[in-house]
Amino acid sequence: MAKRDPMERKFVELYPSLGILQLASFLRLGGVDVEVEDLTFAHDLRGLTRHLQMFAPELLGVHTKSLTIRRSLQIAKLAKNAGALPVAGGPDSASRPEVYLRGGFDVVVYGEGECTLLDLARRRSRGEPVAARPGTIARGPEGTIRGPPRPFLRDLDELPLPAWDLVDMERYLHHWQRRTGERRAALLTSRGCPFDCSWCSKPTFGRSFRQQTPARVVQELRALQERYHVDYVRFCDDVFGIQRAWIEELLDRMVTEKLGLHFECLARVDLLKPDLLRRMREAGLARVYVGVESGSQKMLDLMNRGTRLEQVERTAAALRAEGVRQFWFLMLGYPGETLEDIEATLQLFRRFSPEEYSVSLAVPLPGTRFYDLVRDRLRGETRRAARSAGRTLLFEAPYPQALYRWQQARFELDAALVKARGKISEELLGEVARLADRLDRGVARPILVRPPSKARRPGKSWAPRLKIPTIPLPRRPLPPVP
Ligand code: B12
Ligand code: SF4
Repeated sequence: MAKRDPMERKFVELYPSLGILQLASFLRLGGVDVEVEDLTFAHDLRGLTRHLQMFAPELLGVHTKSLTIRRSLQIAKLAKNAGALPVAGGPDSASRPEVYLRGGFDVVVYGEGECTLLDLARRRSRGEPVAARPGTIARGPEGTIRGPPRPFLRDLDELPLPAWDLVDMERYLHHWQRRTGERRAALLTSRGCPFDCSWCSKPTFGRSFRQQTPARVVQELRALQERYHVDYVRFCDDVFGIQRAWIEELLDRMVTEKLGLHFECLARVDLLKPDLLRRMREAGLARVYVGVESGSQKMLDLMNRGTRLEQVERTAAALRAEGVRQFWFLMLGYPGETLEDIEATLQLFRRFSPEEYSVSLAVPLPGTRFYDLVRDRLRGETRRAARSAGRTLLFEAPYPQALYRWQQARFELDAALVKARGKISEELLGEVARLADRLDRGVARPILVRPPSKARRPGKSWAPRLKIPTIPLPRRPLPPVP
């Protein structure tokens, strides 16, 4: 329902869910009759209701994310009414299964889903009980029944190709073609990530890491090219190229086998060394998503990010030199952040002017250390808040939301000024930038910097003693884009 949801319309890159396509192809291989109800382009759940009547499934599986919980719970009710066993899987239900069980699901699958879902489907069709099976949490007469964990698949190469034919691939491809001129598709080459950022939700694969062989990846790329004329791919791995030898082999194959594809991926600045970047560019790299997060080393350390500012700077400069577009993820509002840290982030942003970026307010996802840290300061998760996650504070942060919104606007203004370069005189651009900085220091901060409401109540002392910092702001025009 990407069209109706303003949050999704703005942020979501339209690709069919890779987890669902992978589960579907695995079930099919196991002899199960599967259909996928893809809600990406749907306006409501009427199509699903019709589909449930026609297909009359014995089991209905729902992929869950925090943002879409309300809809998932609605679907559970529809499944129940249609006589199907409602089963939830994916990051959100694995992080807080009790909420989904209370909300209408009979079973929540945790961990890798393929074997567990196949097991459930087979048992359901034989009329056997599904509770206490490995990898599941189910509702029982006296509370929840948790089955033992199911081991991960040993060899990801054995997974069948995703069941692309069960969704309207042409609609996705057409969307991309209209928007970018390219026929874009997404794929995964690995599962898991060994790093440990404190705000990252990893309920399914934890810190485990497995990957397909480069040969298997090339097979999937070829299939996308041959079947769907795909010419641009997004590697959706948590982090692409965690193992140097692996990525080098993949890049070599992409070049020697003349795939002629362009691609993008999400990378870590500590792994993306300039020499590797050059090889990636030669193999077709067009854009990199970089988790920069903050311009303050203190904040990177608090987030347990494991990266250094020098690495950010080195990578940003190398990307610029190679002509690869960079998309920066930046985060404001993480506990411990002060106005000086926000200012440092803005200064870093100014120095490198990434082509694309998102500056979101830190979102405490259930199951993360960040969530635990702010658990007793969470704001009621209203629908509005959930829908505008990234722009709405979901917890009592050090400063009021208006202050963060204003800071987000400063990033936006900066980006707009960089874009306006060449159209407006440098002098005027510099003047606007200086004016915004003066407005920030002289008006916005004195008005907006005050403890959040909860902290002002007696007995609550979450916010640090806030004072308006007096950091010198550079009074120079924006740097030129190299
Ligand atoms: C690729 C990706 C995207 C792509 C999606 C591409 C696509 N269409 O698939 C894009 C960029 C669009 C995206 C967007 C967003 N994403 Co995202 N994304 C990912 C990422 C990196 C990989 C997802 C993936 O394919 N994993 C591989 C598959 C195989 O794993 P899986 O989906 O977990 O599925 C397995 C099991 O969970 C289980 N399973 C899953 N579903 C089901 C259903 C049933 C019935 C069963 C039985 C089992 C089951 O079986 C599957 C196979 O083993 C994950 C991180 C991660 N490692 O999962 C984040 C992640 C899922 N994203 C996340 C977030 C927050 C978002 C955004 C909100 C970001 C934003 N602010 O815009 C949006 C939300 C979009 C939306 N409305 O759904 C969070 C979700 C946290 C949460 N609790 O909800 C994650 C976990 C990142 C993180 N660590 O914080 N994302
Ligand atoms: S944010 Fe990225 S690098 Fe950090 S733990 Fe999560 S997936 Fe790994």
